[in-house]
Amino acid sequence: MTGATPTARLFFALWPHALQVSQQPQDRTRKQLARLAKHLADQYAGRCIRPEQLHLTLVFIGEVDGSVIPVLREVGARVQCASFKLLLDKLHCWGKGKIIAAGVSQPCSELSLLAQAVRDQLDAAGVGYDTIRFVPHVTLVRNASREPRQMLWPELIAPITWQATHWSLVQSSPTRQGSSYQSLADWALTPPDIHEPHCV
Ligand code: 2AM
Repeated sequence: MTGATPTARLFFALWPHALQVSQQPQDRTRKQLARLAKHLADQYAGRCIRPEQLHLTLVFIGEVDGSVIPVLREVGARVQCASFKLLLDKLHCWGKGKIIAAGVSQPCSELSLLAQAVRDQLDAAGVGYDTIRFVPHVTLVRNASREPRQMLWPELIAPITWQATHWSLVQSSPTRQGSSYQSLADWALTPPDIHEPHCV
């Protein structure tokens, strides 16, 4: 045995259901996304993401030494952003049609500010992350074996409303059934009435 420190695969995300508190609107969002995922998985013969796993990644950190986790908790605590309403009204199709995700047709400035605020605090803390362009999405289906034909692809969908009130630091662990996700820390987004105009 070596004395190597265990590593963890980590990311920051919005989760559309209660992590530590009961929140009915988010539960409705999760059910709507889960229904859409099931429908698309049936239609395109893919693997449906389980309802409790549906999420929107804000920043992907990747595999890091476990000692980074306390630093990431501090990073999260320093981010102060307002809660917001997100409208998921579009479908993305990536990886030669194998991945289907719900996304946004109109940019959501509060969501972009939140993702950028997390990146800024990570930069300040000297923690690396995936700097790929932020494209807000919730992956619904993986390994679709029937490729959606572009001409028939229903890009716009009936909007699913997501009232984002919390965000989380999440650990991803591999299991036989795919990835399992565990929240390591949750932070509240500030209700609009007591919020200063912009994220700091
Ligand atoms: P995805 O839904 O588009 O696959 C955990 O892996 C989460 O981090 C997933 O939601 C995944 O997004 C996201 N993610 C972002 N960048 C990633 C990367 N470079 N590798 C793996 N997952 C990434």
